[in-house]
Amino acid sequence: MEKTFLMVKPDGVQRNLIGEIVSRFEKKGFQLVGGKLMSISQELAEEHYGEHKERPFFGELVDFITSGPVFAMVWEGENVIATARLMMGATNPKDAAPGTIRGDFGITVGKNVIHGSDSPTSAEREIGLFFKEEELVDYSKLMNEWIN
Ligand code: RTP
Ligand code: MG
Repeated sequence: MEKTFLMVKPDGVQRNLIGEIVSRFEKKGFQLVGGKLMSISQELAEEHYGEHKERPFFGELVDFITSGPVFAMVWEGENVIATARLMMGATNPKDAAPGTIRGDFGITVGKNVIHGSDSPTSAEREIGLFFKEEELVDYSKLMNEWIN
């Protein structure tokens, strides 16, 4: 089953949005297979956002993501990577549709509440950066296919 890496950014944690955000993905029908409240080191931040190393906002991005605790999660479900991106909304909250997480809770691009993997390749890479295999659970033995 497809998995993605999602993270409530420091602004979302500070604004007490963890529950609201987890709730949206739960209600949609996806399954939480891993989650932890954690601080991101400078090294992890630079690795995670490595694709943006040459961009003018890279320094600010790393400073922001290391500025306070984040809530890192792995979610599982059919098409979860693309659907989670739709539920998050556009990168810049000013362009994000109402009803999306960034559209409902964000204002500026630098503080846009949530991160989500943008492809199967980045999902695999980011899950590996943030979680050990044994930190992810396996629901398959519950035989709960009837839920979704
Ligand atoms: P994310 O990686 O955080 O899920 O966001 P994203 O895919 O929607 O956007 P991406 O292009 O990967 O950019 C990563 C984060 O960099 C910040 N950003 N700032 N100042 C700017 O022009 C600018 N552009 C991007 C945003 O916080 C974005 O989430
Ligand atoms: Mg991105």
